[in-house]
Amino acid sequence: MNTPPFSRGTALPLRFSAEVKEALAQQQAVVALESNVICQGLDYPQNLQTALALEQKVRAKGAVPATLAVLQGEICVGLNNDELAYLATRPQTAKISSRDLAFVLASGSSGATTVACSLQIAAHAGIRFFASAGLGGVHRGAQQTMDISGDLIELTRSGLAVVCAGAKNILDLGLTLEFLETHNVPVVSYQFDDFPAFYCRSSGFKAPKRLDDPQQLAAAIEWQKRIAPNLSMLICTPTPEADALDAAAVEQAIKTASLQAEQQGISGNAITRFMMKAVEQATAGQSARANQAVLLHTTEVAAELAVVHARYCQQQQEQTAQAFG
Ligand code: PSU
Ligand code: MN
Repeated sequence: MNTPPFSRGTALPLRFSAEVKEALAQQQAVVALESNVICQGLDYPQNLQTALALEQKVRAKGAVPATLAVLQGEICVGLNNDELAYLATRPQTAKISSRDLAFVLASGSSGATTVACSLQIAAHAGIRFFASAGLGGVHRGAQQTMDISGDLIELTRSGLAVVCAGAKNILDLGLTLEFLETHNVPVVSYQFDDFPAFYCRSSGFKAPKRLDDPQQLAAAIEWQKRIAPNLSMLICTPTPEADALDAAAVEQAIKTASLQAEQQGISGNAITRFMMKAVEQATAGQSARANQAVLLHTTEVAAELAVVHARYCQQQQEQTAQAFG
């Protein structure tokens, strides 16, 4: 039986990669990434290529990537290429949300972390930014099923800057926005008016807030941290025009997939993967390529913003030191 070893600051078996550890110690920009989308969201070898390309994008912007996963009972904060390849070739790895983490650690097993689980790990690790393509949210038909992704709940208790292209459009995006409003999660679209819809540019809903200046966004992130340290800020950026899919065609594919899910009695934790795969089939693989493009874009924007934010924090510290030094 696995008993928890202890690391600094948190009583969790966190294993940092050397570059993440160094970057955090130097208060440099770090962007956390989930592993469930790599393990199960995309197929091999596209998933591995994507995972490597994501890390490369983050580095090119001057930040450090920290892909998160649990491997043999250890919470890994930053994976090497062999570990990414391990996950990319094992889609049978458990999909783990934050509610599963204790059991995975206790059994010394492995898991690919959802957004929810990744946010919790990133918070324990002291990382300030997280990027994902499209979050989980309130599912269509949730009025009956009550299926609301734990991703949304974790936004209320992680205290990160979360950069994404809104929530997946297999969801009810209107209800997702309502849920976020009820929980007072700050939602802002960066240099865009609308709440994006994953691989479509717009959900048809306006974002509650638009900000264009990255400096102001950095300041807002810092104020948010003081106002409510555990509340994450959702920063949305739409996928570039060239990568976006036609909304009507996607909607048709989602309708077909929903029907299949209903006929096959798929529900709960399995529904997201099922729906994503069914939409992929209905769009002849177009949606998987779009998923990859969205992921690359949101991650790049996250890295850019994380660098501006780190510089902003450094300037703030220097000013404070001058004022009181
Ligand atoms: N399948 C994908 N992409 C994803 C996911 C599954 O093609 O991104 C994952 C993400 O990890 C996200 C999770 O956090 O689905 C949400 O699942 P649920 O709706 O069960 O909370
Ligand atoms: Mn669910």
